[in-house]
Amino acid sequence: MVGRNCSTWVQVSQPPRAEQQGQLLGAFDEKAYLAGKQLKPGDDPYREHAFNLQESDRLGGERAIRDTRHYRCASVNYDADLPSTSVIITFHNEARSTLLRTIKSVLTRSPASLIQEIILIDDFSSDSEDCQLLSQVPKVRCLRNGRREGLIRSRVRGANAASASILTFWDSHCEVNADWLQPMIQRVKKDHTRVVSPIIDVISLDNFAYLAASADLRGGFDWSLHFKWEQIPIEQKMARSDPTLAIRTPVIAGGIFVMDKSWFNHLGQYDTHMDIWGGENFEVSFRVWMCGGSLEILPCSRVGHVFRKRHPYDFPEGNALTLHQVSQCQMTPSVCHLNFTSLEEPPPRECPPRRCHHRVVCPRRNTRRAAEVWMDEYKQYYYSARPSAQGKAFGSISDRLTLRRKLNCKPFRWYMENVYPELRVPEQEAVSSVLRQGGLCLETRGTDALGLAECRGIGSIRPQAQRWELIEPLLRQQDLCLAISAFTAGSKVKMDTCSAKEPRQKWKPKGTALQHVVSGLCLDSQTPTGPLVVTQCRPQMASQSWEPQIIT
Ligand code: LR7
Ligand code: MN
Repeated sequence: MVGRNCSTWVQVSQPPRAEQQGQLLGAFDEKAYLAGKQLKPGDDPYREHAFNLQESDRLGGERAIRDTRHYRCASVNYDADLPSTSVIITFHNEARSTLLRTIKSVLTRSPASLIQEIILIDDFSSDSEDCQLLSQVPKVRCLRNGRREGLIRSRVRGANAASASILTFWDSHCEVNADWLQPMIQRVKKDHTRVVSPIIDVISLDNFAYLAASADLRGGFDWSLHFKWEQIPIEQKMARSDPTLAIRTPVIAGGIFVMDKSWFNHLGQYDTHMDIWGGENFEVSFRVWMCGGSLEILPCSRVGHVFRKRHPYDFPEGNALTLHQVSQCQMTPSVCHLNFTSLEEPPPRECPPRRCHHRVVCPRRNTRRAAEVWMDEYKQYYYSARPSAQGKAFGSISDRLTLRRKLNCKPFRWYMENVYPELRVPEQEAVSSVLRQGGLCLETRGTDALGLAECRGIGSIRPQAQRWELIEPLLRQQDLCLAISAFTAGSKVKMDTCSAKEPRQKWKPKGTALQHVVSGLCLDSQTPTGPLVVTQCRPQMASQSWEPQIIT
């Protein structure tokens, strides 16, 4: 084996042979379709689609691409009786050559029995023939929106029209690689609550080269809710003995995934009040995890996508958006050259860090809806990272909140602890205050008791006893936190070892009162000598008034 020319190891996913073409495309005239719209000499090839149209057109309706999977994927077995899928592709003014390659690659590189249909949703493109003509291709259906809806409502329309029990969502400028579909359907067949994505390879927007993406990535985000590809945590990477196994991912990129249709419907499809583009991938990702499902990337399934640096289309409600500098190319996975020099050695996949500076559109409205419905108290970190989001109206979310209650979904805290513990909560600046009631201050005495005493400033003998850190929901002094001893009125309040999960320690401000979150009772100094208790909240009462005064 050793010493063989590496090129012999490179598998190529071939386009269909000429005799298969007829059955594949039926009455559809591929040449006429592509010739019907072409770049005029002298036109900027990037202008209309934000990729090099000339190169895409030159490739035509199909081409061979490199099989970028790990070699072990080729020997994985799948059930013979996998269910079929409806492929749903939404598009707005897609180039004919990229759209056609998307469709043809699905038809040629998937087992025919697994493709029930391809549903195209033409999201009010300027030329209705782009879609219409394609409906001559066997299995292809074309639905045209009567007005621009955006990709979210378009996908829901496609899903509602689908006849297969499994849905496959797509962008309109993709090419699938060898055997991409079987791993996806197999995973969903085994457990219908799984939502699965392929590794998304990179199709160069300049020369349309098909490039292998790193196989060690998963979907993540930062607090400004920007999607990014990130390395799998090192412990998980070490534990991966088999490179063909699924990778759990906190979020999906959004464009290419397979989901059981009844599970999609059960979980509330999409938030159809989201417009045009963006944010829906967070919404669906949080919802799937928090409401009982899971998200995976399947390394034996690879699909290429043309990653662009700008949106080639307009956003009709431009004021819903804000432009700012971020790393749009974070969205493009790192590409690493697979060097198949040996079958035993996995190919090197370390990628250099990239620096990216492009302008991107940030859909505040959609993202705000996702944050408001799903992120609970953690949405504050989104707003701190994106202060401009706070001002923008986001419409009513009551339907989505009802859905969340009805599905009995877990809190975002659960998601943070179990799905994405690597996402660090921003350091909160610990601000120390005294809690003043008239001329007296709340202080600790001995190990766990509390009382009121004359306020002492800095430099006093026991400044610590009156110094509180207010980090919602905790009121702390070093490792000790203010806690109730029971959930009933009149119960004593004492100090206890801090734990943000402990319901007895959760407080929130209510005017100048301090309310215990779970019991709804308020901190009360019934007698100045102590002990401190909780009683029914009466905001006007002096014994419940605690004015924080910051000390340095
Ligand atoms: O108004 C519109 N109507 C549409 O039908 C706007 C767009 N679209 C179509 C469009 O033609 C395309 O097919 O929607 C699809 C996605 O739009 P793109 O390709 O312009 O954007 P994108 O590649 O940045 O899309 C990524 O983010 C989106 C956020 O809403 C969606 O989740 C896309 O599905 C997602 N694409 C992918 O995840 C592919 C992998 C890339 C990554 C990361
Ligand atoms: Mn895309």
